[in-house]
Amino acid sequence: TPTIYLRDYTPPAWLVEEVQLTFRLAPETTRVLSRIRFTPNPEATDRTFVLDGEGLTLISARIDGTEVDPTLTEAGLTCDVPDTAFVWEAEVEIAPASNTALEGLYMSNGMYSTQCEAQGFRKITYYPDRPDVMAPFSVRIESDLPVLLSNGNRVASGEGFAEWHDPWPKPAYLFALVAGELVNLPGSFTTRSGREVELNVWVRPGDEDKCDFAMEALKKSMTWDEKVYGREYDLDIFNIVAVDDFNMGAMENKGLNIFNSSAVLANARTATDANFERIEAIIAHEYFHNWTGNRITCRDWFQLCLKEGLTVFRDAQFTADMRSEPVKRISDVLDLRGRQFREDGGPLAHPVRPESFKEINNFYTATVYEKGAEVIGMLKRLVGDEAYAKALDLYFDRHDGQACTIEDWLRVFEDTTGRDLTQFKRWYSQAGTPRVVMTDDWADGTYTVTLKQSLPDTPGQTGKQPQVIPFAIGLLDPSGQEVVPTTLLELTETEQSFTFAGLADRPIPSPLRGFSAPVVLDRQTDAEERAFLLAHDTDPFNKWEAGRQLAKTALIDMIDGGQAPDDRYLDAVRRVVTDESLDPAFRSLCLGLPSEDDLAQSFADSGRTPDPQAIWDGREAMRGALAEVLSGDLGPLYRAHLVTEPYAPSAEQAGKRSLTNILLSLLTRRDGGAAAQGQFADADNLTQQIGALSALLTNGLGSLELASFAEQWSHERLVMDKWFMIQVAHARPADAARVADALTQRPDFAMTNPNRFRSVFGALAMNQAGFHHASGDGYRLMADWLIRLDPVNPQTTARMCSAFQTWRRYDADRQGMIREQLERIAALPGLSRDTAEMVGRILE
Ligand code: BAL
Ligand code: ZN
Repeated sequence: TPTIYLRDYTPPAWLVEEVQLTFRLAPETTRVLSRIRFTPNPEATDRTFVLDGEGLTLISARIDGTEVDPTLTEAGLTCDVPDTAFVWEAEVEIAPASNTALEGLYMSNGMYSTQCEAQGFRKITYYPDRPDVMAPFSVRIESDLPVLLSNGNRVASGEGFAEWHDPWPKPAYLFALVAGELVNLPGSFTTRSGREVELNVWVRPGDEDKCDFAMEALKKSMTWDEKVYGREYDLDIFNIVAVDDFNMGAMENKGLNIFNSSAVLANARTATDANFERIEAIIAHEYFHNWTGNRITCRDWFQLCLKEGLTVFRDAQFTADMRSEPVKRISDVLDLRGRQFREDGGPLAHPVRPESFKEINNFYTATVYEKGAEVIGMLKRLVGDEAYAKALDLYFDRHDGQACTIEDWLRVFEDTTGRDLTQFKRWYSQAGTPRVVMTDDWADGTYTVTLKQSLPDTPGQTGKQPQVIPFAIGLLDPSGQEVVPTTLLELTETEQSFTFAGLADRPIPSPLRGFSAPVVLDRQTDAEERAFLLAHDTDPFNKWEAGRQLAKTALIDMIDGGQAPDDRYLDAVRRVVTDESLDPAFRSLCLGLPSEDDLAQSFADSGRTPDPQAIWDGREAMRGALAEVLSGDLGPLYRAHLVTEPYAPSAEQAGKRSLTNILLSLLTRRDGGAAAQGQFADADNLTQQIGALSALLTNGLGSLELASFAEQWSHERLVMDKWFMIQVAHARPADAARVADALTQRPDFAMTNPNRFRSVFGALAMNQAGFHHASGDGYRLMADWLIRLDPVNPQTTARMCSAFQTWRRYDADRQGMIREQLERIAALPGLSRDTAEMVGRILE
């Protein structure tokens, strides 16, 4: 498979002025007729005509009305063409019902749907399938199915057909088509300039009662983007469709967003608080893409972070505004460390803007998305809120309707602020997580902070240059008063010192407030200082971070040194958890322990080999110690915060449920499951029902509840996904592979459904001690199923391979067993490009 390089970019030879598509839908024999007006691109010198196409049966082709006989290759089609504008017409046949890869046009459960990003459109018809070719599309769909949707505005419909026109030029990856027996929740929105927009959430019959929340989230998103970014919607209609079989979370197709049903359907009985929050964020994310992605798109796929980093950043701002800013920030950092730092520290590390790929689907990563968003957050911090707002206005003015690059993006900030961003741009080109070592000094009333940065080698990259690191810091005096409020230090050199003069006492620093840069902070400090910050810091992120560091150090001492749980940690947590002045959501976050993976990484970072079983045992022992130290508080706190009023998916109620669920799991260690059984029986919402079930399973109880849950929810796929997931997630290390294996034998396990597959195998990968169990059963089972899934759905297979990305952390036995499985996958005849690239990079 060839490698594609950013440096090889050339402009397209031919541009598209307009596209007309006709679809005659049939499960195995869909005909797609295209009529495309091509014009020469004045910016290109080469006039070679090549159209992308994959798995298409060409029926006929014409140029300006005359039949032609193009040459077909694996990669696409070539043909002699005039040297001036011409009209290309083609008819191709495709088989949506056989398309289990879920890319291009596919049919599942009697419904047609599409997924074209990144390169799925070439599975629909021959076309220049690259994002810098933008055109208005007209689409006619012919089918007996009652609901026929595409992008843009509906221009005609009748018995057996519908016609759509999208006036906004777009790349082919934003094309969408849906056809099926669907029902809609209708709504409407009036934009601030008075445009009436028809809104719809389309679902399968039976799911009508799970649409309201998504509709409200959409309206909130539309209002927010007008208010905060001055961006208005630009069509007469906006459709959202829920699809059960979908590789990603959702897709921002112009005017017709297609969602994994797990990212849209919700009511109190069938979705958890976490689902509601995620749905609100994804609805917002896809809607925000209308400006950051669709109207301004990417020149090529190397620029993916241009739209994804910015849109993730925007959806995070939205969630912070709708809910709690500190809770959102802490959750995002947990996620960043859990997924992006892990990626950055292993064989799959790549820059936010990658410079080469074999299969672009493999680069929809935490680095492109989440680190991409962090980079924008840093830029905003460095230039300030006002300049950020001005730069964004300029970006929208200057680049509307264009396919852009990171250079274009940074240029608007340079032009707005006069700042040279050459060094800042290294955040886009250098992979890896920077380490910042902080030391401090105190003399004559002056406090000095010295910061030293370094960036580890990553695959293909050594000898890296210093980056611009915005380092927010505050100082407290020994009584806990803040004497220097949050101040932004700009670290630009390898090593730099900053001074604070005129202080009465040596201050206690609160460094990297708000996690102002995605770095690993290395500071030699003690439990006293951490406990002090946990008690006094005014920065909520750092207050939480202090508790987290305390927990981590205590756990590592237990796992590694056989020490008893640290009383300073236990006392500090008890103070936070019982502090009624603090937000319950925050208290719940403070009760959480660092994940098994996080601890394993800490061992690896300090040159030690993590033992997954010892880490599991350590966390169990710590949970036991927490239950012990909180023994008198658990019951009263649980009862005081238990939400008994009617369910609302509000941040306020969700925070209380989160706290009571975590208390319940500790309480279950002490009461034999009585409280959890009670909550399970009384729950009128899934958050409390699943919370109770998880508390029981974590403590080796709950088999009756598990069975009654399955009976109650057998007809709800999304709820059953959770039933599959929690069993694997909470299985004891020695049982995890067996539990997962047994679940795959059930008739309701289907690997064609990515959600169901992920609920078993995603959970197995998350159950670190189970996956890495010394028997090797976890590795073998995972590989067996990746081998089965690859011919069916390469994209989901490739993504799941990342379960193995941390393999070099482990001991020789485990490395040997993992290598054996990876090599078994790699040797498979006909292995997909997606999986081959991932396994190759992991093994390298
Ligand atoms: N563009 C793929 C899905 C998303 O990031 O919104
Ligand atoms: Zn996105």
